[in-house]
Amino acid sequence: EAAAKTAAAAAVTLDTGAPTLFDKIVSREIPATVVYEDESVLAFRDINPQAPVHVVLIPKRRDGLTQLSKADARHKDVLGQLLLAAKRVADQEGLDNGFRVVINDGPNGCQSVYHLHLHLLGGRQMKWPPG
Ligand code: D5M
Repeated sequence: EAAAKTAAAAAVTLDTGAPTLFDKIVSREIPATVVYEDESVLAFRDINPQAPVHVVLIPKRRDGLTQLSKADARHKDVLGQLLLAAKRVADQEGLDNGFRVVINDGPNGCQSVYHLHLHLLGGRQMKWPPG
C-alpha cells in the first residue's frame, strides 16, 4: 500500500511536458475570461470562484514549474512577475481594502492543476486559519 501511494505521488508530480489545462488557456484552445496579460503572465477568472473576485495567475511558459516545490533559481524572475501581476490585478479589480494570494502545492495543499498558479481572492472578509 505504501508503494502504491508513493507511485501515485510520483505520477501526480511528474512533468511529462504535455500541455496542461492552463497551457490550453494560454493558447486559447480552452476559453477563459482573461483579465490581465503581459509577456510572462496570464490571469483569468477562476471557473469555480471562492470569493466575489477569484483570479488565477499563471506563468505563460511553464518551464518545469508544475508546482512551487519544483521551483529553482531559473524561475526567480517569473515568480516575482507573478506577485507583481497579482498586485496589479488586485488594483484593477478595486480590492483597495485587501485581498489574499494563495499557492496550493501538492496533495496536502489541495493542488489540482499541475501548472504553477497563484489564486487572487478578494471582495469579502477572509478568515484565518484557511481550511
Ligand atoms: O486550483 C486550480 C484552479 O483552477 C481551481 O480553482 C479551478 C480552476 N480552473 C480549473 N479549470 C479552469 C478553467 N477551465 N478556467 C478557469 N479556471 C479553471 P488548484 O490550486 O490547483 O486547486
